[in-house]
Parts: sequence; structure tokens; C-alpha cells
Amino acid sequence: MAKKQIYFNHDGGVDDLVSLFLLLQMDNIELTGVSVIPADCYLEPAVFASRKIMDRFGKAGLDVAESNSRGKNPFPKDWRMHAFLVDALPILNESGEIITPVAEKPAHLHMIDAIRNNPEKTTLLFTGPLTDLARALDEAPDIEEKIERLVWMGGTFREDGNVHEPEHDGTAEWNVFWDPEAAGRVWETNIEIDLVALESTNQVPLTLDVRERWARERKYIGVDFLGQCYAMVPPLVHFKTNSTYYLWDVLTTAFIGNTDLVKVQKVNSTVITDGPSQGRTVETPNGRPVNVVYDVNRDAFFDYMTELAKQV
Ligand code: AGV
Ligand code: CA
Repeated sequence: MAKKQIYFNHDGGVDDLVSLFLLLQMDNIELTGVSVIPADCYLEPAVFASRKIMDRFGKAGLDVAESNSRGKNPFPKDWRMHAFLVDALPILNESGEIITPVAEKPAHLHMIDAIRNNPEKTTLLFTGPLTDLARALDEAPDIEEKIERLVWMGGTFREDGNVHEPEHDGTAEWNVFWDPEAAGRVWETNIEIDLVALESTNQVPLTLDVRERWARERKYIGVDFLGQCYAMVPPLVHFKTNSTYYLWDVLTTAFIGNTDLVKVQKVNSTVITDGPSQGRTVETPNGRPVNVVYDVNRDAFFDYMTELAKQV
């Protein structure tokens, strides 16, 4: 069977970078391109970290494209700093050189090339906002029919999203909120969309037992890498905040490699692009159909990602 052709656009958070690491370990997919958008990250360290992860844990021959997209609602600086921490990890700096090059073209044009130049259809994996996809579709509408599907970490149909910002009512998920119009643009297409929404990612918080498991198994270099990365987003048990880290993007990436981990349901929806609910995805009878990942086998998921990490 032909391998799934995957183009990955991410935004440099800890779980975005761990997702890149795990994708590189999957032998049932072919990674055809990687690009980075400065949403929940700063661009430079996120691109450095991506290139170093591809050098250390991947295959040669790919480059990494930088996005020049800008969003409407910026991510908090504290979160955007995480890419600097991953980039500074000794395991990514052991060799003292970087082989994987930076692409000449910006992300959205890089993605158009990757889709056009592949005789097979491409599955898009997005773990940040959809800005580069919206721009690519405006620039090259012909790519739509070469897109197998979009697998996106974004949105929620619950009352509670994860945006807690002034002038917002709290109903949105951050990847939609950063650029609501971009999501609206993609909703206008006929692309098949698999949405890994907060419904399912809420079921995979990074709990202490998982951290302890990775600590116990740190003799595997890939498992140690997981533990080191997630040490940057430690649990704050005596301080009640919005700081719980979920495996949002990693669940989305695991879904690419193993669809059996989750349950999916069709929902007709629209995206609110303005006002206090901007970035909210709402169920609407005549809305655009999306496949919502609403449930996950938690234990099977953590086993799957940990086993992938052991393959390094
Ligand atoms: O809304 C989830 C998205 C995911 O793509 N990101 C983090 C993941 O990469 C934003 C986000 C929400 N809460 C966060 C986030 C937190 N507490 N720390 C960092 N990023
Ligand atoms: Ca992300």
C-alpha cells in the first residue's frame, strides 16, 4: 500500500515540536514538507529546533519553510518562548552543525510546490492556525483537488474554549482565534476536514503518571527527549491557572499514524470571525460538514506515542 503523503505546518510549541519528532518515527507515512508559522512561537528558534530535530531524528532531504503570515490575535509571550527552550536542548546541539536547510520560499508557496509536485494526493497536518493554507488556496486554487484531507488541531463545540483574553467570551480554541478569517476561508472549500478538537484533547492532559513513566524509561533516547521537552511545561499544582498542558498536537499527529485511537463524528459547523466569540466553531444545521474527533482511547494513545519514541 502506498504511504500517506503528509505535509506538516506547525507553530513551534512544545507539542508541535514533539509532533515533528514523532512523525519522523512513523514508518507508515511519507513526510513531504515542513513549515513553521510564528503563532504560538517565535519563528527563529522554532525553525532552528525543527531543523535540528530533523537532523537528529529524521531522514535527510527535506528543508524547512518559514511562514511570513501574521495573525489577528497574538499568543501570550510566555507560551511563545517555549521554542527557545527546545532549541537549546543539548541533545539537539551535540553535533554543532545544522544540515537541514531553510527553504527559499515562504511557507504557503512551499506548500503549494509540495502539493503540485507530488503525483499523489497530499494529507495536510496543521497543528497551528490555518493562515498559510488560506493564503495558499487564494494563490493557487488548483491545489484543492490535490489535497486528500486536512487534519487540524483546532476548535471546540463546547461552551468552554481555551482562550481567556480581554474582550473575549472564552468560547474559542486558540488556533482558530489567532486567525479566525483563515479558518473561515478553509471552511468555504470542499476539503475533507478532520478536526481534533478540545473534546478529545481534554482527555489527554499531561498527568504526573505519564511524566513518571517517561522518566522511568529514559534509557531510550527518544523517551528521554519526550521527558526533556515536557519538562519545559511543568505541572503547577498549587497555582490554579490555565497552565495545564494537554497533548493537543500530539494526539492530532498520532491520529495521522493510527486512526483507531479515536472516535469521529460528523458535525455541521460555521466559524465566527468577529466580535466577542471570534474564533468559535459552532454547530449549525446548514453549516459545513467536518469530522470531529470527540473521543480518544487515552491509554492506547500514550502507549502508541511512547512506543514510537522508543524506535529512535
Ligand atoms: O490550543 C491548543 C494549541 C495547540 O496547537 N496551542 C498549544 C498547542 O500547540 C495553544 C495553547 C493553548 N493553551 C496553551 C497553549 C498553553 N497553556 N500553553 C501553550 N500553548
Ligand atoms: Ca500548536
